[in-house]
Amino acid sequence: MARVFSGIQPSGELHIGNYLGAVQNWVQLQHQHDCLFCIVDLHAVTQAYEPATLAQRTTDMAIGLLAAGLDPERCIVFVQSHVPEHSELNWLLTIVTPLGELERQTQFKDKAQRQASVPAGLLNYPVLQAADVLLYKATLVPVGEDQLQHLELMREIARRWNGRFGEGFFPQPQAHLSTAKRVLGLDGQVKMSKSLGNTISLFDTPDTIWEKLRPAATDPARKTRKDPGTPQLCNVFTIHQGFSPPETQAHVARQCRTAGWGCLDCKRVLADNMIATLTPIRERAQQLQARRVTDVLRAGAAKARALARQTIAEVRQRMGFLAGAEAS
Ligand code: AQP
Repeated sequence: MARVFSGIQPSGELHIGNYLGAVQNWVQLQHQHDCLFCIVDLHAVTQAYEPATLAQRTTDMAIGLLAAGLDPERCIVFVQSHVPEHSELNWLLTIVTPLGELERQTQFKDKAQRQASVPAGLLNYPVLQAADVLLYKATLVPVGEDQLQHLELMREIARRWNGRFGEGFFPQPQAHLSTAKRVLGLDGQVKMSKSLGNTISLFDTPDTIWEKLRPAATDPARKTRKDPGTPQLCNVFTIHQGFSPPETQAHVARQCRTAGWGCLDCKRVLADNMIATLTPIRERAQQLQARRVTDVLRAGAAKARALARQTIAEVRQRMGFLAGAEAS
């Protein structure tokens, strides 16, 4: 059994990019491995955010994850800021992290561009991510393709720390990619993102799903109904791969390549399959009570913290800190 760690920011509503790129995988992995899934609120505050809504968004994200199928009997679900050891290890890892590598990260460059004043926390984002994973000595990290560069840096940080303080202490975590590893936004331009408003939420009603899907961008080379399309270049086909059974995908691909179907025909089939998957998730979310969610997160933090403390105690010792008066 591998130890699995992955996180998601409470920076908006859970969307189908998060679901297909990460969360659907988490639900599978909890049956096979020792899994921790974390709502990374400390990461979420590196972008512009509203303090008045952060707590509610964190609860809503927990509701979304449980409704999507995470089972607290099978995995640990918790909030990052409830386990202070994440912040401590983050700091301790900064001293082996090359500044140039942080500045080279594509996500940093993208997100920095969207901010008038760039906070140092945004630059440090991948170090905190490394701390999240290494704190639990996780070896498998299910993520979307956008996170692969961060994973590579995480391995570099682990190697450098090990080289200086203890060979073999931290493992080299590997990415675990899903089939729909990069879902574009409905405009077909950039990655689907909570903060860009180009999403279909996991909680959208059937009517809203169709309203959003109907005008969504498809293969840009398919200019008219009579032109054959290329499914591999179509974001709607990527989404089919997440929601439609293999025989439907093959049929859709054939109809697209031969111009047998127009894009709207293809989208209607997709909408039906999305609605079939998402309706039970939306209904479960409506039934989940806030009290139950609080209890799950409290129990999850206690379990995570017990593991985190062991790692931090050893890290402190290997790094040479004076022992004996740590805060409890
Ligand atoms: N469009 C996507 N396609 C595939 N996978 C995706 N993920 C996110 N967007 C897509 C995967 O979802 C997990 C959680 O992501 P996150 O919340 O930690 O941060 P993010 O990647 O920055 O997600 P967003 O939606 O784009 O949030 P904002 O707008 O707040 O930055 C990750 O595993 C990610 O790979």
